[in-house]
Amino acid sequence: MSEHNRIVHFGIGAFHRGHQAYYLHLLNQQLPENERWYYTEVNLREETRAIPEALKKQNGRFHFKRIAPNGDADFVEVTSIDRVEDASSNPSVIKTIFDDDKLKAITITVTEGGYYLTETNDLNLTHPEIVNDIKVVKSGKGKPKTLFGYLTLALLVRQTMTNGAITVATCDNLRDNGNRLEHAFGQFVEAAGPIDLMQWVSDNVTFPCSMVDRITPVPPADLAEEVERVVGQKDICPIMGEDFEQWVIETKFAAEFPPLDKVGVTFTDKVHAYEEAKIRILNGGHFGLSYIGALRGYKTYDENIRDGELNKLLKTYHQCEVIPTIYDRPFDLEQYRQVIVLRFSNTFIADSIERIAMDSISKFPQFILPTIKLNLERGYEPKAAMTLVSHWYCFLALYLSGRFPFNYKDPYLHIAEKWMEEPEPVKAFLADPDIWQGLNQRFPLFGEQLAGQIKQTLNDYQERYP
Ligand code: CS2
Repeated sequence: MSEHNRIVHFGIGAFHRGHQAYYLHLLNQQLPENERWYYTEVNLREETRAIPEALKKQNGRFHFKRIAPNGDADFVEVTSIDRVEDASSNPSVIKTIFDDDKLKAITITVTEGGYYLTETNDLNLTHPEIVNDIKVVKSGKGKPKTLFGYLTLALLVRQTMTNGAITVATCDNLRDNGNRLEHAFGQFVEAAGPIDLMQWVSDNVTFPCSMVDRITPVPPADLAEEVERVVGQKDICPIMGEDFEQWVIETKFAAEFPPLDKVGVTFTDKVHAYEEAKIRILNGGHFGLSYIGALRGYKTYDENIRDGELNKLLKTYHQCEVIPTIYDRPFDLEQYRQVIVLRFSNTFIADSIERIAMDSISKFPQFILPTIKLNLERGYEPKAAMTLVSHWYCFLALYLSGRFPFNYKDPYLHIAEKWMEEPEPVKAFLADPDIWQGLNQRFPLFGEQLAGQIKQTLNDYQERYP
């Protein structure tokens, strides 16, 4: 058994380290040694092994450069991680990690695509990686590839314990994230059955929803050098991010949870309003401008904000289309928006458009589609959103035809490749149920207008990207 209370994290990336691990570090600074909490990091994917390997060499410690909009920065050595494991090479570590009475919670950041949801928010049971995991759970052999396989193995261990109750807290930018995970997880377990797990889960596991926020760019290559120069310590995996941070989490804990409210985390029953505002104003704004910015040749997101035309487009999108269709408003959304735009303009964090643009296929239905839908339902033509979407399509079309070189990453790229192979790609795009969830069938006029706008945008870029 561990000496301290413990949380496991699935999905070690820079964001998690700058967010949940940082918050836990702050909390530990206030607690006596015996009341502290520590993180066990569990890597799930082969392609993300580099960070855990580096982190392990430093016993989980790393430096975090926090940068204010005026460029002032501080360096924090984050010490809340003391164990790092790679389940992708050795899934049997799950047993030893989870068979621990001191372990009380799991936090998760596996990105939007890591939930394998269909347009009806069900688990995509035909996805090859999910099919693989079902087989692994059923046969007890092989390696899982997704969160679902690992979570099942973990909870099967917890089920055998007397005090196995555990909180499973997703921290991804998915609206209603806890409930969606719980629902999809139930479907996974059912498909991998017969295993007698769900009754135990419903009595002993909770899936709180949460909203998390900190812009965390990909760390630049010279950050390690800077850390050494400024702090005087070697660090092979430092991170950087803005000095803004927010974590709102639903008070729905199955077991003891670290008292993070002492360090600014909001515990509330009403997390959805925060989630909705953040996903649609911040993440939607990021999504929206990154493709136009990319096509204009910009490299970092703050360049978008300095481009008067794009700045105005974002303002119109936010003020005329997003904010009026957010109906539950526990705080001032215009003020919230202004703070976000200020954060967007931070030149010192130089958040790359490459980072923000990736994974667009799974982000669109989360970040943008609801705004379009709610506007059409109130009889308002969302012109700004149409401009954003037509540039997104144009970006993908030019990228896939090799006319626009870009370092684009998306595990769902095959979906866009399929549209482009059709005789009428724009039509195929607009009819795609995973993207539009039937919206263009409900509002055919909108679909037609958007098709026209896409053709216009493609024309506009014809000369620049021949
Ligand atoms: C970005 C987010 O990748 C994206 O879609 O919008 O990573 C964003 O920077 C964070 O959610 C900020 O909290």
